[in-house]
Amino acid sequence: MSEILENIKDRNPGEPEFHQAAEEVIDAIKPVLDKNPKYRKHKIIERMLEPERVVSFRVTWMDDNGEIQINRGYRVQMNSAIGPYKGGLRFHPSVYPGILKFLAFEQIFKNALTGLPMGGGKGGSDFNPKGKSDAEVMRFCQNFFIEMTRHIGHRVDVPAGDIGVGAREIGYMFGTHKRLTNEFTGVLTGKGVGWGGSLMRTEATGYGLIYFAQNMLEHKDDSMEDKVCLISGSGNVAQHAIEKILHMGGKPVTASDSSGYIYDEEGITQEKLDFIKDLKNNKRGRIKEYVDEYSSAEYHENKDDEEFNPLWDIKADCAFPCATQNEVNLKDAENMVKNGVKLIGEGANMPLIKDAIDHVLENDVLYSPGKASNAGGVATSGIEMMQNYLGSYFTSEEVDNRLKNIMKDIHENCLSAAEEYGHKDNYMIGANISGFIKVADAMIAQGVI
Ligand code: NDP
Ligand code: 2IT
Repeated sequence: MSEILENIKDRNPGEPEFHQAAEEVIDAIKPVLDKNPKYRKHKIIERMLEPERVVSFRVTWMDDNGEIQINRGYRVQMNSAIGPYKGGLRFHPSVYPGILKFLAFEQIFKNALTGLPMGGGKGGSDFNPKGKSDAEVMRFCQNFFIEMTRHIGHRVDVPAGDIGVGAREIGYMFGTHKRLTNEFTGVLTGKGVGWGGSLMRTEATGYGLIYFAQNMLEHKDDSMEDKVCLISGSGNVAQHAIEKILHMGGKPVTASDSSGYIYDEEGITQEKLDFIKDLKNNKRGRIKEYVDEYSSAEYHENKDDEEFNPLWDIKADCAFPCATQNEVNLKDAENMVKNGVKLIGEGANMPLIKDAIDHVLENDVLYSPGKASNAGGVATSGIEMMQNYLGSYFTSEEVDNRLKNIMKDIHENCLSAAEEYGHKDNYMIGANISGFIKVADAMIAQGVI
């Protein structure tokens, strides 16, 4: 098995995030490969780790000063064994092929776990939307999609949002695609309600994360009631995680962005959350402005030389990292364990480094990997695709019930796969095994292709 990882490192130099995601899956599925030689014979994991297609292109656009700007755009079409490629688009200066390959690879297993027919993909650009005017964002999205359009389609590849891509960007991209193809299809998800979008898609990732956490707690005869919760991020996933924690009687006390975090010991209420939503989604402000409004809170600015994030050193019951990859290191994990955190639910993709995962599992913390606990977002994208194919809309209640059931099924499938292979209550191993088997069997059935 180690030779597979060595080979991946040799073939994909300088892409540590991709190596990290590969290592987790290779380690977790080892007992499945040992028990079922067919997966080795058909070189399934090696094939999964080689993208079916990677598209890389230039995006040229003009800023408000009339200056020409050049960015890079990508789409990684990782695996289409169980459905059209599906996965978000990320606009962030850190985007490069290694990040998108890790995300597209994770997406294969996540999408399989939802039980819906979706393959794995991811894309994006190193474009930084921060500080750009609406007109600049629109011109960028239009130029990005002039190229992207030819590679996607509602039965081919269906992108959605991710970091830096929300309702505004999806709107500009959808409009461009429609103009170029002269067709109104569900080629993107996360569309606005009223023009093909699904009710509840905006809320789905954060809500699904907390449904999943509730399932984990119920499995231990516990609940979210009165749980003090740490949340990082203040974007789409964090906002709706906070909201669902409130619905379930828990107490969210933190939120953050890339500049720092706020700690509100009295708890973030629905009114305070509405302030955060307006601040981040409409005013596009910074989280530190929260403390100007609410004196119960304190703000901590990130410092370059910090070895750990003090956000994760606050006494709490549950922690939900909802910002970005590798935001929780070993020291952060040690602090959480020391402070009595009993549950960690990943809202972001791969927020815990490997040593941090090992540490929390050794200390019997209930831990769910993003590919299981944040799958509610893409699952609801799948439900949006379903509505678009039908040419109809479901009610909020219908979508929310489907989301709850999907999160419950993922929870049960993770537990049963983990138990079958001797790792009781290990959601990380269960999620990887369960997702892997489904895609692997489809690949074998479809031949050497
Ligand atoms: P948003 O762009 O809405 O919000 C991202 C948040 O994370 C912002 O608060 C941002 O702060 C912060 N952040 C981003 N990058 C960094 C960084 N390098 N360091 C510190 N903070 C950072 O994105 P989402 O909420 O949609 O996504 C958050 C995470 O959830 C990502 O890992 C994404 O892949 C994952 N995810 C998203 C899904 C979705 O449906 N949207 C579905 C499943 C997973 P700032 O504004 O300062 O950049
Ligand atoms: O990481 C993810 O699952 C997403 N960004 C959502 C993908 C989607 O297609 O809804």
